[in-house]
Amino acid sequence: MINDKKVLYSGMQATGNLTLGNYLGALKNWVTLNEEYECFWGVMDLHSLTVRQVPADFRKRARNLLVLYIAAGLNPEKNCIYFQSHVSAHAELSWLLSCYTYMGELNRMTQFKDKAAKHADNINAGLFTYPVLMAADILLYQADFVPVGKDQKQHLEITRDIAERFNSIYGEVFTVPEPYFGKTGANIMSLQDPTRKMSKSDENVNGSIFLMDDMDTIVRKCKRAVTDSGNEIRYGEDKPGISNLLEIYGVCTGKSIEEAEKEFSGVGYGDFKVAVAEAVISMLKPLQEEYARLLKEKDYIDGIIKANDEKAAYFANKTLRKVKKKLGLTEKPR
Ligand code: ATP
Ligand code: LTN
Repeated sequence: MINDKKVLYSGMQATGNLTLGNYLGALKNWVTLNEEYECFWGVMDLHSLTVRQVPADFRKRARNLLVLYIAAGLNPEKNCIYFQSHVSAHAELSWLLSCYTYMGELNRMTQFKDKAAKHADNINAGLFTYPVLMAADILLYQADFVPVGKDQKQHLEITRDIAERFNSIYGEVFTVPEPYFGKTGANIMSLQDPTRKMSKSDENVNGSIFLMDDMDTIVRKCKRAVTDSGNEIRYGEDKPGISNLLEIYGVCTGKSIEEAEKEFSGVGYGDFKVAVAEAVISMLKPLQEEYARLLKEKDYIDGIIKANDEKAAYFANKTLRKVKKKLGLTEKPR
């Protein structure tokens, strides 16, 4: 508990550009959580290093992600928005926890298997111990809840296992976190293959709408979206393409799927796709404008980074000190 509130922790890797899926499935739903929880949102830049980055691009991308968090509506006075790499306790606790994590457990992680297959030329130890760093992120803040997508559930499970194992040896050191299933965010699928999720690392850029795509690109991508046979605009398992577009239209306009189906009854696929593009544009335009405005406010953003890094470090170091003491590491003389 911090300020009588339960703690909630999450974040995104600073790899690739965010998609409509990241926004509708995660970011957009984060903005009101601080009313009920003490929220920490990390820019997970250390995790990004498991894949080779171009330093200049990476530096910019990580900072832009933090700005995007704010542009999307996360109030930096009420949410702790910070860089993982600015709080050294993450890397330290990660090492300590790695001595309480078994090779066999890490070997079972499906993300490791997937990423190892994808980056066969760079299967580094960081990719293997990725979940330990993630456990450190969460446990440092004594988080009660972690909002994550389906693909991260296994990592949350191992975090719980590590916390329970540590607690059973040393007493109640860590809060054992639970997944957060709040208002479920939409699951957005690729426009080119609606059986796969829209992903920022998809090689086919036409499958994903990026948050910073310009208007023409959004229209073009929507028009090219793969649709199903038939000509009816209806939600259903047999119509994954149209269902995905209906879902996107629904979340962007705040309408239910039924309302959307009614609205487009008798309308052709072409006109429907244009309407979807327009809905996406009206939602993204204010976000893009706010993002562009904030990017120019260098001093303001620097101030936020400084204040929130400090806040995060305060809580993280408190846990780290406790862990070191429990482990029997020699304390520094005061
Ligand atoms: P990558 O392609 O690099 O694996 P990603 O686009 O799949 O990235 P993540 O960084 O794994 O995204 O996830 C960030 C957040 O966005 C997570 O909370 C995840 O659940 C959410 N998210 C990602 N893609 C979608 C999607 N298509 N629909 C809904 N939510 C999504
Ligand atoms: N692995 C997550 C990003 C991430 C994270 C975390 C999420 C790193 N550390 C701690 C929640 C809590 C991802 O790829 N989405």
